[in-house]
Amino acid sequence: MLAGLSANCAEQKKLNVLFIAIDDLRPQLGCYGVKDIRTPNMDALAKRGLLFNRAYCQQAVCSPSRTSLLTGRRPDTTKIYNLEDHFRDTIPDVVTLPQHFKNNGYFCQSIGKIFHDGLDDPKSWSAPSMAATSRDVELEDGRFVTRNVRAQVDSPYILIANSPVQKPAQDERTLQRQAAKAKIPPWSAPEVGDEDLSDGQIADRAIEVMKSHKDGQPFFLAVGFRKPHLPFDAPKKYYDMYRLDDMKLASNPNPPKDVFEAALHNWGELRGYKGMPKEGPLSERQSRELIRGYYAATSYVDAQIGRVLETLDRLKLRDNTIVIVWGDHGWQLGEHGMWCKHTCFETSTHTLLMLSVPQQKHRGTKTDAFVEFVDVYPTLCDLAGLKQTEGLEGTSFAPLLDNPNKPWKSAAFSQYPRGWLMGYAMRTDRYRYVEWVAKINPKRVAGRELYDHETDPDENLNIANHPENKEVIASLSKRLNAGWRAAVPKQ
Ligand SMILES: [Ca+2]
Repeated sequence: MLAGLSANCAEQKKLNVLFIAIDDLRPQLGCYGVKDIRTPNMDALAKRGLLFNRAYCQQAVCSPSRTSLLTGRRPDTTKIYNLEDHFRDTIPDVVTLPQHFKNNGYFCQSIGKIFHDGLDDPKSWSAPSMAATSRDVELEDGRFVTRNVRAQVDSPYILIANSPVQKPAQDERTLQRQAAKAKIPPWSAPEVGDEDLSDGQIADRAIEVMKSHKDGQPFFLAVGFRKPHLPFDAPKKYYDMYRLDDMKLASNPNPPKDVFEAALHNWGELRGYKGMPKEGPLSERQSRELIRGYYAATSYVDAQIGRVLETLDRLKLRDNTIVIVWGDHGWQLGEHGMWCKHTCFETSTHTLLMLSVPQQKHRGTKTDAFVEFVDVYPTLCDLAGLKQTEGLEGTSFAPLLDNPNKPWKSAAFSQYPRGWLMGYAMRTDRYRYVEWVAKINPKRVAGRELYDHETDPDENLNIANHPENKEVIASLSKRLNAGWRAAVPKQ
């Protein structure tokens, strides 16, 4: 049964979908109550739509998270746990979210980063994907040069689909990536215009595609902004919005007490950049610089989203377009003594999600219902009036648009591999519970974590081994092992 709103939408002319992904952006926005960041355009979108306070990704790193969302399946089904494997090798016949829209008469195109770099899926799209380069700027002779403009003669875009370029071997690619990273700092504030860096160009292309597809065939336009992924390159004017001394450092810069060690990592992704320490913590100044960079890159992306949404209005498409915005996973900004993503903590798994639908009953509302990224696929099917495909492992949250307080999922599930272990995490109303199990024998539990969000919302104390929690652990372990199917809302 569709909720009233989604049924209404389905009866009308097919709605367009503007599907905006933001790389590595955690829910660090004004609309989420963060006062010291400037994100006026996403805040305005939240005022027109529904904001999800408790949205979770299924694995906190780019390709596994994106693949899960775009196929509507969890990592244990996609078997995509890393940045190298392609889901067409593991689940070759899956119908992806955009592919399903394409099969139903939509014009579907990817601009920027939707599938992970180098792992695009031509079957999903009606036209070749357009992906701007991931690193924009580097310092040469004391001045900034925009790398992508310089590197590409005719166009700042690389056509990935049908690309004749042979992929280098994995090891070679890794070495190339590491060598390139070591030469550039993790942040930069070049005096350039918005359009000189990738995300400005991605917005430009999105605007062009909307203009050329405003009539006729409905569109599913996937626009993937690259910031605030490292390196935090953003035009200087966005850095000028923030004073270094005002940047607040994480209040919990140490690992949780009694943490299971596999829960932590050494944030190698950041350490590879020029000037970053190979071991040990960042200096206070470096921490402030990183946080300012994250904020500046976020404000830069927000401004590009503003340009895209303004065009949607100017073309009078807003009343016929579903807009969904998601960040692919969270990020540690120094919490637990860590940077980057790659964990089972709240800081990595908790994500940003907002949805604005024409004729939405409640505007500017927030919901505390648990939703998971795997739910996005069935939700967009419902809202566009398409049948869901077989094998989806999420639940349409379209009914929350009509009733944001509706009793909903009892838990959200995430996972993260670490060496020979897989961490399985479950977030319930009160707890975060994690079991670290052997990959080759999931019944062998090597370690557990339990955080009580009632008393410890920042997850600073692992109470899994406290004897008084034995019964809670037994109950949560049972729920975790019963899995997502046992946590879906009762219809
Ligand atoms: Ca990412």
